[in-house]
Amino acid sequence: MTVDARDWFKHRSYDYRQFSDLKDLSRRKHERNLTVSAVLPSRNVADTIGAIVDSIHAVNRDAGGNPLVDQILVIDADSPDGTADVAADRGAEVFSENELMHEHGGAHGKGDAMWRSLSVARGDLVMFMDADTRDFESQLVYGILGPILEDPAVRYVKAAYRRPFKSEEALQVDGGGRVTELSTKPLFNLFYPELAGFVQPLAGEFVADRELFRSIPFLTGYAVETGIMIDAFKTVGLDGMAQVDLGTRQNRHQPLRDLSRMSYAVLRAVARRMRQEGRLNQTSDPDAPVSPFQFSDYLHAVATPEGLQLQEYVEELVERPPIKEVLKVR
Ligand SMILES: Nc1nc2c(ncn2[C@@H]2O[C@H](COP(=O)(O)OP(=O)(O)O)[C@@H](O)[C@H]2O)c(=O)[nH]1
Ligand SMILES: [Mg+2]
Repeated sequence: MTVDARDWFKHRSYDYRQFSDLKDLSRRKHERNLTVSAVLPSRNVADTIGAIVDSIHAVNRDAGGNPLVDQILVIDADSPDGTADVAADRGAEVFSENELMHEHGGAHGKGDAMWRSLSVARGDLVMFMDADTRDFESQLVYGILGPILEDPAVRYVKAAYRRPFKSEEALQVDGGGRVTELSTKPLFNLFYPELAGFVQPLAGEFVADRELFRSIPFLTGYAVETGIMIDAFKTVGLDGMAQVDLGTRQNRHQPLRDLSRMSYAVLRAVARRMRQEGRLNQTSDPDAPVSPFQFSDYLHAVATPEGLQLQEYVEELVERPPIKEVLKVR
């Protein structure tokens, strides 16, 4: 069992080109008698979701007789731009995040949509993928599945890629992923050093067996990926995790001021887990306040043409329990 990030990086980092023989990959899947659900959380992605669903179908065709993806699920935030219709027209199963498991109230962002998707995902393996990728390439589907289909010891596979940053003036080939570089990696180095070998710890593209996802809690909103990384690590250990180089992924960029709040979500996720481990404030109660301020308030001081402003954002961080504790007989 390896625990060191350096050793892990050497033997659990894959390249999508190792898996480009789709017929061979689908044969392995068939031999192991596994089915796969692809889950795409979506909010206002009518311009990208159609091509992504088409691309998944194309991978299935190229795989020959046995499809690589058995179910394509789109969990939509009731997007006003028509995302749900586009996805349904291309043959995806579409659910509203607010209607799925509505007894839990309205959905709290992306993480909650992902958690709720587990109530309808039928695959033995569940593969999450962001639905805002431009120029979607097929290796985002088969590359992720490669390591988990090839080696039964692999329980969780995370995407790795280069993220270009396109500004109005120029393209910086590795300028994207700012929250990853400036928050997540430093935090993991300090507090979860085993996870320091992941190139894209916040990637929305990852796969695991459904049982793993059903047995871990999900943090809502942008904290979800950080929480899953930590919880998957605690459940299957570093040796059960892998990453795969998928080339380049072009993602929608957010303005820097929004990234500030996203960084805060990552930090809150780490702080929450550290508290549960008793590593913060000598309490294991994740809801105990760390400061006189409410955890959910984010005060954002900015200078604007109208002068200095103190903006206040409230984003509740909800933790959904392992879904198998909620859905007894599904
Ligand atoms: N269902 C649902 N999907 C969401 C929500 N917020 C974001 N998404 C989707 O989650 C994926 C990643 O979100 P995005 O905002 O691009 O995050 P980023 O790539 O980390 O900046 C995209 O497919 C979004 O459309 C939400 O509140 N509900
Ligand atoms: Mg995105």
